[in-house]
Amino acid sequence: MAVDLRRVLGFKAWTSLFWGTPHSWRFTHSLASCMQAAHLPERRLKALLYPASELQAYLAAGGKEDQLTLFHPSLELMAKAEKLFTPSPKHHIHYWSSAVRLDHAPSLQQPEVCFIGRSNVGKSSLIRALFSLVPDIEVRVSKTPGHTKKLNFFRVGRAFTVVDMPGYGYRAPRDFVEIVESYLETRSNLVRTFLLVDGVVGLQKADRVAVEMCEEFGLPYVIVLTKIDKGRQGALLRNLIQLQEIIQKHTGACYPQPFLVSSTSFSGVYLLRSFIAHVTGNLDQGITTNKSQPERVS
Ligand SMILES: Nc1nc2c(ncn2[C@@H]2O[C@H](COP(=O)(O)OP(=O)(O)OP(=O)(O)O)[C@@H](O)[C@H]2O)c(=O)[nH]1
Ligand SMILES: [Mg+2]
Repeated sequence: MAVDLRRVLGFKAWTSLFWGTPHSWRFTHSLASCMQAAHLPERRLKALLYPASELQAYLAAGGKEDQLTLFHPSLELMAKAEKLFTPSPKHHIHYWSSAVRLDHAPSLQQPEVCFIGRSNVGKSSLIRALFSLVPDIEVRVSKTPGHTKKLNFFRVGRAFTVVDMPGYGYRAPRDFVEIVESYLETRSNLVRTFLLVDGVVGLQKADRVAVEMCEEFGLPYVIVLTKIDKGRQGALLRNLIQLQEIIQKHTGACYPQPFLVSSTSFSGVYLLRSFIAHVTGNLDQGITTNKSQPERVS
């Protein structure tokens, strides 16, 4: 049975999603909003909201399924988080600036989250999916690795900033280390780093180096498996189990729950919006999500 969110939230909340002119929302993806997805059949909706749920039965044997539901907000909470990603006359969401050097980075006080990962892993695509309810934001993606060459800052009202980064590995910009490492090491308002790993190929050597770097800097970070719509479920499961082992045994600053996303099917995108709202203190003030005291959010 599909959940009728219009009843849960009231008609006003539904209509407020589309504050712009019909022209501005005509181009949004049909699943850009969890409110639209709420009308799908239950199984399809569950897979979109909690993509790990489909793999959970296989993880139960190893006792690892609990790690995947540590952050498990309800649909209502996801709809609340989604409002942050929805522009309105009082809540502007827009591209702010780009920086090729750290001293060009804007000085902003609000909490910031950034996306790092190998070239072509899907950083820009994921940011585009997160902002798919914002018609004015254009995030460029490309099949060619090494496409994003600067730090690109997107401002979400007064709530937080999202930063797209150049990728590491093949065809990384020459000054990658200088820009990205110094940003990660010194950015004082950075509250969470999202380290993206390709769900089809799993952790590569370059990803392990990135994990070590996050550990060395003591950054609170979270690992996101991308492109889960591609490849076989078996390969995704294997990569997920391997990742869970590494998080459990070799990390201290990594959030125990890996997130699974597809920027093309929108699986996991609503959950990730909610997690960003949560870690930037915009969803449920006061709940901490570190490894030593992970709290269940549901
Ligand atoms: N099937 C599928 N393809 C994806 C997904 N996310 C990204 N891609 C594709 O992967 C390619 C690279 O995507 P980008 O988002 O540009 O990757 P990036 O990490 O920003 O790459 P750089 O800017 O070069 O570091 C593009 O061809 C995207 O269409 C996904 O979830 N599913
Ligand atoms: Mg990019």
